[in-house]
Amino acid sequence: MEHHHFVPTDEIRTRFSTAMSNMYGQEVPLYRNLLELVADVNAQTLQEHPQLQAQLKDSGEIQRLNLERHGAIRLGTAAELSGIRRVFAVMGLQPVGYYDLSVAGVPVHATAFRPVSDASLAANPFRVFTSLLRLELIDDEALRAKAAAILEKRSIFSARVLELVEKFETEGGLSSAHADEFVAQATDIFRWHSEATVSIDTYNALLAAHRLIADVVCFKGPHINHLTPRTLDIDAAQKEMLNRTIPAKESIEGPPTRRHPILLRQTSFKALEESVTFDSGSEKVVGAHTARFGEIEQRGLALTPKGRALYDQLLLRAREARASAGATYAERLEQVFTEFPDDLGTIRKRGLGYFRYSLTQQGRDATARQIAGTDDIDALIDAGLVHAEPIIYEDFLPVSAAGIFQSNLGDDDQKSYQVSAAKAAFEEALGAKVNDEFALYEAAQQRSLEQLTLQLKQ
Ligand code: OOG
Ligand code: NI
Repeated sequence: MEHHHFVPTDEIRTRFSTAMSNMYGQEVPLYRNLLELVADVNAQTLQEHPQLQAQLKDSGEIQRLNLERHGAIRLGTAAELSGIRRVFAVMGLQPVGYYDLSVAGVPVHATAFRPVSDASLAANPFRVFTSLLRLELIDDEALRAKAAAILEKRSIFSARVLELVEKFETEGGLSSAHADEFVAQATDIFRWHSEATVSIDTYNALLAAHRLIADVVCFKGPHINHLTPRTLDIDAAQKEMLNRTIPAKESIEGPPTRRHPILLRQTSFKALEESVTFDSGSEKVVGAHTARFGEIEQRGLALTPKGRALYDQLLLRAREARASAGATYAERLEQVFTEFPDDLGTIRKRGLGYFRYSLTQQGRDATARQIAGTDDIDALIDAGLVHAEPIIYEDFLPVSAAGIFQSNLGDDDQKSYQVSAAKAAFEEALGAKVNDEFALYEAAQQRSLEQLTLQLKQ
């Protein structure tokens, strides 16, 4: 076997995310404006913060600053989900985390397909938030059966893409030409189809059950519903959307503005109304569908379970207080989050976040004798010999995701479901267990500590 001819999965992922970006920019021209806006905001931010610029240059981040960080798709059946898992594995994406969105009135559960190793995340962190529709949440039995029957009939994978996936699985990789062919075929799965597969009546019935159900069931495939570039200053990006009359969602999801960003903050422009042709036998009926949008994200420190519990508790408090007090949600959030420390030393010492430890220049220069005296990390940091770098959060937030879904479904569509999370059922549909995100961060931190210990002994 000629392994040396295989394209690294990281490279296949980069070809894929580039192809997706090009396709989506053509399908949704406003998305190109969003990319431009983010590039402008990032350039401005770098100009104002030379230190940040130096840091991003150092880490090599600067070259891929304006590349997309994630996309999102919505699937209809277990077979689609397990098939997508195999397609994404070809580009080095693994399922991480379980998100139950039903608690927030969205009838799906989800995982994030993303790179898991430090090297792959550094090469290209592109990931796909992947939801699976929970048809059991449709109350009307006849409608539920109809939706299931429609989904059963569609096949979202071409014969060729499945052949290439199999080739990858049996041979352990793809040649460059096969990788290109695979990327073209895989991108095609997520293409927009302006012709619905159902009549307008069926569409309307599903829409009434939940807008999201219509979005998943009535089309030939799981169209990509948004892509998301990364900004260095999401508050500036939000303002700039309004300046440029891009229809921004009302508020930024996630934590408030901080000196040291934590987790994930997101905003988006609202989904566009697009013309759709419905299949009503002999005549064609033209209608509209609203699903596709553009999003912006800013990522910060990954939190430990303890830090995450504090975050969840504070967020809940800010949201509960929403209706009562006179303050705006943003003000409440800001106020409540004063309880979350905003200096890295305190965050680290209280065990709220994950860090990657390494020797500083001074630490590398010091003789073994000088530093051998202690293996106390805090003391080594205080002495300037060791640096603790925040590990970036690579996952999603269920409450934020629900907010993103919601603002793109229309305000009139708040539903609530009396159901619980169904992780086991999701994993059965997926055909695999999802990785535990905390375990991944913990392992990354641990690896850096082990390497540090080795270096300290030298
Ligand atoms: C996915 C929404 C979740 C995010 O960034 O939190 C998401 C969807 O609308 O399908 O992408
Ligand atoms: Ni998103």
